[in-house]
Amino acid sequence: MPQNLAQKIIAAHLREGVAQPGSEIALAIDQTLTQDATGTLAALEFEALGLSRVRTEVSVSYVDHNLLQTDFKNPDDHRFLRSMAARYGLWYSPPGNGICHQLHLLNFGRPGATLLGSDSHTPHGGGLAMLAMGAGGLDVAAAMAGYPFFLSCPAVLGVRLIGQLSPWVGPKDIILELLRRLSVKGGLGYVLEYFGPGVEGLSVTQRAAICNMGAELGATASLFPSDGQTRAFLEAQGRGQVWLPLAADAGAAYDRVEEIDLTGLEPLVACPSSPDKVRPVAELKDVAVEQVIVGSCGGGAYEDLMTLALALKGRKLAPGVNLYVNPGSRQALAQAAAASGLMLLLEAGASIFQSGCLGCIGMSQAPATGTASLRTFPRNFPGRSGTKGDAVYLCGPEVAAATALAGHLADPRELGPQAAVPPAPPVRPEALVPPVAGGAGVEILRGPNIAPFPQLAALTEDVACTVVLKVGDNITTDHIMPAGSQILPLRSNVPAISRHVFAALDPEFAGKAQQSAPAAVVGGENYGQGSSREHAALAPRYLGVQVKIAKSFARIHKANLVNFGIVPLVLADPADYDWLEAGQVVELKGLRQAILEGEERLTATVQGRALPLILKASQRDRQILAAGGLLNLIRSSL
Ligand code: MIC
Ligand code: SF4
Repeated sequence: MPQNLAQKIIAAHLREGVAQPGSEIALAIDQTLTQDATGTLAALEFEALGLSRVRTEVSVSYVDHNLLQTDFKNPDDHRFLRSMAARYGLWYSPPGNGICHQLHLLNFGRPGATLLGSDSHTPHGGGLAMLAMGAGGLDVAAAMAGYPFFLSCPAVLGVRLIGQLSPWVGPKDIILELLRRLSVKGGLGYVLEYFGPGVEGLSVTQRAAICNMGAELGATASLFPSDGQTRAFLEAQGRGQVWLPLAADAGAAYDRVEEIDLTGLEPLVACPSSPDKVRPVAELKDVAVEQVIVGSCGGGAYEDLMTLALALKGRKLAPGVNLYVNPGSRQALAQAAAASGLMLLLEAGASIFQSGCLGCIGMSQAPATGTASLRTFPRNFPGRSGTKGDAVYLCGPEVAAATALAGHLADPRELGPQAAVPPAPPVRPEALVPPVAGGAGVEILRGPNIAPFPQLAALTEDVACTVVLKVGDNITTDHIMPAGSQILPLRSNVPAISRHVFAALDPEFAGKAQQSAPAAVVGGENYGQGSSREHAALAPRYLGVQVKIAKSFARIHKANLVNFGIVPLVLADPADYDWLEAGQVVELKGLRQAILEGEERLTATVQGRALPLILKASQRDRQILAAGGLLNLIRSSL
């Protein structure tokens, strides 16, 4: 049987299960990445597993999210991560060196490997033909310890690319076109595999930018084949020896196919406040924009910086526009400098920031009240920029340049002929710290903000939960556990960060949940989309949330709920959503036994009324739920 590329990589890493869409499989993980905002918990979790060293081909601890140092908390966390890396055999990437996904692609990614990262944009690595997936920190800690990663085997959605991109149209427009067609839940349960004659002309950087935002479709991963472009990229990085050709077999089938004609694509923009609210920029020219930011894991590469710089060449920003540039990596900044792009940016009036996530996660760069901001970032969920009622638009560097020059959303095709980006100059000033031998004696440096991991109780036989909050469709983890410069520094302190759960939707949530524990939350479709942050599961659990009931769940969040012992229940009849409300008590008699016996259909009683529910969970998930979380289960088995 001819195989597609996803099937090949899955088969080569299969440790348990049968690789059929929807059935649980366990995959061996070759590489892991963590970043500081999720990495402190992952590090504490790894520590709790009691090993002396990581058991992967390579594991990297990046610092890129919590860069502001307004007090001791973030720098303490960085120091903690550096000492953990030295102790347990990880690479360490210090603050300012760049964003995890950009750096991992440049320095470690290799075709055919598996990568698990505690960040939802880990699929960025698919640009190098690796099966790269986002997961909660605990799953990544387990992978660092050599355990396989358990997931529901994805189906494969083939995206056939034909034609060629026109001038001023870029990779962001390809993925925005897919988001327009499929929506933020359209990729759920799929790996997106790109194939067809349009693939050849795309560079690895462009491919990675497309894979990056596959996360916004809810996909498990995204993949490109490994070909001449891949080889050229790896050779330029001095890593030609890891190259190998990889592609789907001739005649391989896909579970579903979408076709995109690149020639017909035009510059697109995602409107506030969801990445799938996509429209041609040509229709939005009346939107005034005061802030433009080029950067992020999916929009801050050398090619992005140079596309911007060359478009600005000899021109000036429109009056009143602030243009910020956040290089995706120190390397990208150095290369743009060596190619004279940095000078062009400065001359046009851009401000250059350090490499890191910055405004993408609300770590500074918040827009002014009532003004629109245009960003080459992957996400624009409400309030994520740090400003309440924000209006954030997403685009590629081409639209960003045209808009910065016009002061309103503008079509880059009106800028005249587009200059080609020169090949990246061969400069690589990385500051990566390699693992050291004999880390056992290294002291772990813990700041006062790093709280011990909370103890979670096992599931009780009967459960009666009070519904504390009812929310709508597509609730993001940014709604559940907000980020931003005030809250992110609390990532290594669960009791402190839990005060902010659902803060924007119900400022009283934390108190109410604690008072009425055990508590329940009711949600709509695609509950928990967005980031991989496990705090969106652990912090509610800490407050006493025991059950979440929704029309459907996003993949990573559902796995995180299970890992921290919150039972994720799906409404058997979505119409029941309408009569559920806050204050009701959901009674589940014999829940623990039903879970352990593998029951898929459960019936709760809510004010005398039967509520049919579905628990889609593997036998392993069920044991985790009964134990009150994965750490409890692992501890009891040691
Ligand atoms: C994001 O883009 O939402 C983040 C911040 O990178 C998160 C991780 C986090 O919350 O720490 C993600 O994508 O998983
Ligand atoms: Fe950082 Fe933004 Fe990328 Fe998340 S999406 S890793 S916050 S740059």
